[in-house]
Amino acid sequence: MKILITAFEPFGGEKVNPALEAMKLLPDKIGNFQILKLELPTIFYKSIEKVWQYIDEYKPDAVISLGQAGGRACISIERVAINVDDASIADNDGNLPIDQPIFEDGENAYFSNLPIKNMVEAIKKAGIPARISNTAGTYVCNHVMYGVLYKLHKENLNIKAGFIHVPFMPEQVVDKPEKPSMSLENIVKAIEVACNVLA
Ligand code: PCA
Repeated sequence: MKILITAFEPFGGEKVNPALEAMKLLPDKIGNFQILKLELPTIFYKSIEKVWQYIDEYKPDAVISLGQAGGRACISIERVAINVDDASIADNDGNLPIDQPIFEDGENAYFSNLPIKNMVEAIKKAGIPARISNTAGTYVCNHVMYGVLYKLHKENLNIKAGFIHVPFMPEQVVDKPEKPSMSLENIVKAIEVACNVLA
């Protein structure tokens, strides 16, 4: 059994992306699962193409995508991805889509089919704040979550997929004292616990 973890490169002027740093620190095995890791560009469509290719080639049993949600205080297990790109800052290739559907022939929204409530409970039990989030935003994270779920629906793939947003790390908020952060150690632990729920 294989879980594909994806994480984005830094964006929006940040030097690091806590999701990417956490992915790098994950072990190669969690429970019975082999952990596959894929870094994605923070770029509309290029990110989806890259994860689609990887899914076709490696046929994972589950795909958990990770992203930074700067300003959120806890681990957010996303419930839903919506069919809209509406960027407030350009992606890493200068694209700034406004009110654009991601795929014209897609549903308005797709739900994560991960055990999201069990994941929240398990992470909280490990002593780390977590919650269900009912919006993954309208930027590249929602875009990738939507793109993966669209593929699963269109191709009838038996894969579990969803998205986890993580807070800033402390080093990112040194000059943003009003913003919450979480230690990288806790972010990594939370993702391991979430994977264990699947395993
Ligand atoms: N967070 C952004 C895109 C990449 C990332 O890590 C988002 O929430 O859309």
